[in-house]
Amino acid sequence: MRPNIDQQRQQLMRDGYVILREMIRPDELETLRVSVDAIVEKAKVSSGRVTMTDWVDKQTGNVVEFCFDDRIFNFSRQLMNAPDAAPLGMWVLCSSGTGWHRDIHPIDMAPLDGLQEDIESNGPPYVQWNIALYDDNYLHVIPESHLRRNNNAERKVERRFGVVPLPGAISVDLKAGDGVVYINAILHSATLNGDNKRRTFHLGYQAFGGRGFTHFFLPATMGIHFVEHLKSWATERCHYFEKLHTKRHNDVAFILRAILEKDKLAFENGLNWIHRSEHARMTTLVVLSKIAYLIRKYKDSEAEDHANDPCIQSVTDRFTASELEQLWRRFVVLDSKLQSDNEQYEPLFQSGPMKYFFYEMPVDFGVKNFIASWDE
Ligand SMILES: O=C(O)CCC(=O)C(=O)O
Ligand SMILES: [Fe+2]
Repeated sequence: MRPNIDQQRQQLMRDGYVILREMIRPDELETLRVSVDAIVEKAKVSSGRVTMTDWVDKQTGNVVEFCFDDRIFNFSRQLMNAPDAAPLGMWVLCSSGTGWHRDIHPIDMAPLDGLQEDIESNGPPYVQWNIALYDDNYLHVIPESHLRRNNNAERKVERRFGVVPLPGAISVDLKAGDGVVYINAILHSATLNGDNKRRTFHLGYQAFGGRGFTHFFLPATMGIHFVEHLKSWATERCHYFEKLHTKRHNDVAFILRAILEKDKLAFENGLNWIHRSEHARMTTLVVLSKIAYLIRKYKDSEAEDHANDPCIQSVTDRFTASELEQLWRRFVVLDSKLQSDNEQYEPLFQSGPMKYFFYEMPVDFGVKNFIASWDE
């Protein structure tokens, strides 16, 4: 008997991943393979990954429709216990590997302890998928590592070492048509397995309107530039996704303005609105500090190093440069609590050595202290 959604949610929370057998029906598998091969061919790559929405056309629209299908969209939403959800991007993984890591970059995210507290209290705000069109045993995970720090064995390893043996690591053995959904704070890696043709959908869904808030903002959204190739139900879904992202931009801009104007009530209402649970709200406040930093940094910036410009711009545009300077001053005390005097470093994260803590949330500093710090 297949486990029900509650059991699957428990499994996700406990292990950090859930394998779903035969997600793709045998009759679908062949048409999806044809489309994905056409996309990979068009993109002229055979290893690494291809962004599907860059290459999709009328003939290959079924791959995007598949990723919007209820088996993935609705299931992700239910797993995250969220009223709404939207994908962040959709790729095809071709033959390529990567060493051990968590998809966490503490330079512009909250420290891991805070993220894990939030996941534990409020459920994951994001789930990531690998769905295999051909048998795929590239992915490895360390079960349960999504809710703990690195252990001693893991601390001795660097991502560049590749898929070295680590205690408890398992290979995620997917047959064609199987999928795995996981919390990407989990330690994971992918072996280079050049003999096996790899064509695996790789995508993530973000939760909207759930108990917590996103852990990473402002990521580029998928956009809607490809919807003309989709069936009408999928086009509608894509517009719905984009609206969720826009609404989130508006909410964030509202809260940042309340902070700028020292409007305590509007700020508290806004924060409670985007992060409804009273648990781990501080984690979201740290995420807001990272946004304030980012939009100040990229205001009027000529830098082309940031792939996410349109989304950053959409929030940045609502503030003048001097407002952004002032806004950042409201976060200076909190930001100092997120840093050490000494350089910090932990392997298997996606940030290099820096003064920001990788694990530790500020001690004895909560939302009330943040408000009080505006006048310091
Ligand atoms: O190739 C894989 O399955 C893993 C990819 C990965 O680690 C990532 O996208 O962060
Ligand atoms: Fe990863």
